[in-house]
Amino acid sequence: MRPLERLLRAVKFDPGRDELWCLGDLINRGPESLATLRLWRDVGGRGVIGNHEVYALLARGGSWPRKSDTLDALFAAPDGEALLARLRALPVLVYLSGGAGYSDAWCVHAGLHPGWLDLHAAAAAINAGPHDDAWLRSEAVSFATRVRCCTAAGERSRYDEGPEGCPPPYRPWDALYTGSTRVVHGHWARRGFYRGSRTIGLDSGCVYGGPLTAWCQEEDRIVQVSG
Ligand SMILES: [Mn+2]
Repeated sequence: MRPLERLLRAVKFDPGRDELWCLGDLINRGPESLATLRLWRDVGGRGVIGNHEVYALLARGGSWPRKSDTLDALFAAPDGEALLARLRALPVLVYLSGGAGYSDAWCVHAGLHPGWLDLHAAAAAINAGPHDDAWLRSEAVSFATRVRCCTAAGERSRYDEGPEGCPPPYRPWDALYTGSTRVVHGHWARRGFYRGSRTIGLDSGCVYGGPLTAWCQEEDRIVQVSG
């Protein structure tokens, strides 16, 4: 069985009761982008957009050069355009309210700009964009879907190894995060799963043979299945 199916089973996911929020990069690199998107759709999945969704949308529309990817089946599928439209509609920053006995959290694919001090205002402004190709290529969307190491002014480094090696003056974006609300993110596969003081990174490199990781908000619990 595929890792996403096994993960949903491991957390006893119930589409009638639970919400599945994916942190982006559901597609590309892996061998089954189309099947993954269909499963995500069929269980009522929600999420935030990742850089590989941005790539797929821009490459499909011809406004970005097509590189080596694993998107042929998605692009050729009868429901491919509808699935791509779902991806284009995804927000960039999502706030998940807390409840009795559990805390609120922000979801973003890669990370937060140090200058986004009012995250509710930033989320409203970015998510309300036109979701056209120019929006997909905007600095705000690029930052949130690609940052690993940056400066306090929000200049990004291209460095993509582990956080301890960020070349000065760049620092891991989460070291510059001053908010108190927990942030859950993906993207940094070389960093792997980690639990920081106010951030959780869930990209454990499933596509490279690592596990697939979920965080259950109500229980503040990590669940992993092998890749
Ligand atoms: Mn990514």
